[in-house]
Amino acid sequence: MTAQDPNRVFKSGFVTIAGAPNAGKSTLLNRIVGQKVSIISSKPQTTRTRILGVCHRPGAQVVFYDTPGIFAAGDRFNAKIVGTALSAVAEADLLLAVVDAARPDPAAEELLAEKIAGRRLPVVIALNKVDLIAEKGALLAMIERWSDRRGCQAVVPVSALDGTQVEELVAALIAALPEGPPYFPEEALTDATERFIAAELIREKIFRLTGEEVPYASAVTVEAFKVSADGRKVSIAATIHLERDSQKGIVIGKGGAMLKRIGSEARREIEQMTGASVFLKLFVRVQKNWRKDAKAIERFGY
Ligand SMILES: Nc1nc2c(ncn2[C@@H]2O[C@H](COP(=O)(O)OP(=O)(O)OP(=O)(O)O)[C@@H](O)[C@H]2O)c(=O)[nH]1
Ligand SMILES: [Mg+2]
Repeated sequence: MTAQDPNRVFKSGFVTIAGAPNAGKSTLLNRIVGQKVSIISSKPQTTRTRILGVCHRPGAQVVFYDTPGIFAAGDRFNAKIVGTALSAVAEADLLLAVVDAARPDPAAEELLAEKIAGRRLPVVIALNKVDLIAEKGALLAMIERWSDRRGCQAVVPVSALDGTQVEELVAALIAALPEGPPYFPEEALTDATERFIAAELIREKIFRLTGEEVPYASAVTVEAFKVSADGRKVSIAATIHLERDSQKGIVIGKGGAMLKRIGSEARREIEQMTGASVFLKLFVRVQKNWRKDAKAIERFGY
């Protein structure tokens, strides 16, 4: 059957992906969409904004919002980030709650369940990272526990990393969506600009290559994104903002080695995305305690 089959209705809707930090939300979105639209790292709180990804399947279109992890935020910046996730939850037709099934965390589960209860939204639960679970029996108890939650439409164990059962999850989501039109043209996978994704990819490399507080104190802005007339060259100037001189030292590294590595790894991925050869110039700036400054938070895109 195809989307044109007159006996089959077209289904569509907006699905917000919510869960604790590091549960694998962005990995799952990229897997479903089939392209990297959202950045990923092994550190929690990688995603800071709402990232849109469109999933096209025969007879259906699912518009996903990837969101920052929901956790008990202690300061202004993190409260804003978590607020972004919660407002995306409020706008959804359907919620996809992602749980790290390999590291069950009752407190995180409770917080998530509490934030989504009361919204009266249907929820599909993905128990992620099953590739890490040897004892599959333990999953059964989790499936039962989540099935009892209010609004639960389905519980699907998946691995966003290796793709196990991800299509079953997509089918469960489509089954829970109403009849509706496609909202995006068939070739659209995201509404994010290449300029925005480039800034995110640079931030991803900082998350992956530096430690301690450095990733959390970093923000990236793109000052210039110029495509040559023939489309074969892209020239980018971007700034990494940090909170202290010591962090600037770490990001630059000995003899500039770290900055060079961040730049070349980001450049390679931006080249993949644009299909052009990329010239990337990175600057590093210190803006003292920017995460406490409402204006700076906004200027950096949060
Ligand atoms: N083994 C395994 N690892 C996974 C799976 N899904 C995600 N991961 C890893 O989990 C880590 C976090 O993944 P992300 O996709 O960034 O998680 P997230 O929920 O978007 O995290 P935040 O944006 O920080 O809230 C990364 O190291 C991923 O490679 C999975 O199915 N199996
Ligand atoms: Mg994420």
